[in-house]
Amino acid sequence: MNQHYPFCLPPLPYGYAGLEPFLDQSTLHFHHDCHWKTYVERLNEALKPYPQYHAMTLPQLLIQAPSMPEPLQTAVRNNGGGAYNHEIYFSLMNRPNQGGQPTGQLRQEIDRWFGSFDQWKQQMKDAGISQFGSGYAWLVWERDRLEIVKTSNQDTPDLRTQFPVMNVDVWEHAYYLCYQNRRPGYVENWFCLIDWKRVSQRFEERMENRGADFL
Ligand code: MN3
Repeated sequence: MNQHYPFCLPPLPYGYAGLEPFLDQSTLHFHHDCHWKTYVERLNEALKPYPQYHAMTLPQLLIQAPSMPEPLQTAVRNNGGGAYNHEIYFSLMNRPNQGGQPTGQLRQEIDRWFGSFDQWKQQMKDAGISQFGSGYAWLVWERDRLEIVKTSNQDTPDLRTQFPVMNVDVWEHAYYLCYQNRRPGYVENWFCLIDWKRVSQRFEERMENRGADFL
């Protein structure tokens, strides 16, 4: 997340077969090598004529986007959002966790704000399934509490007030090759791919930097 223009496509933190059997190699090839890559390339193209934005990180660009001139504003929202959202999604999955659950501070906050891990899971699942059309379901830290939010297309949560803890991509391109129209089956299996160690670490780092510009 500390990159700035020109942005590079980050490699997957696992092999293309690393998420099988829940997401197959074809899905990961298309999703990483085509979809995510295209967002990064289009973001770079859009930013090229605007050197005043070349030192900004993705979160900084997304926060600044509403004050940018058109058509840059729309390009950053869509392609900058696509680059940012996919980096979070892919970096927080790993080989099937066989029903693993969060521990430590994140687990305490999940229990505190959702009642239990199972209740959180159900609400997160419902959010992913009920997002109309393309988008994401997110677990965010909103000022002083955990919340589940949904976003459309490549919109991000409001990065001025919401720290994205994790997300699930519910665009059809994320699951169609494996699941066709069965989004609920994909979302259910996504829980088996969550890298709780990384998610917990990300959350705890954010908590230690409360109030700091850390997205
Ligand atoms: Mn996607």
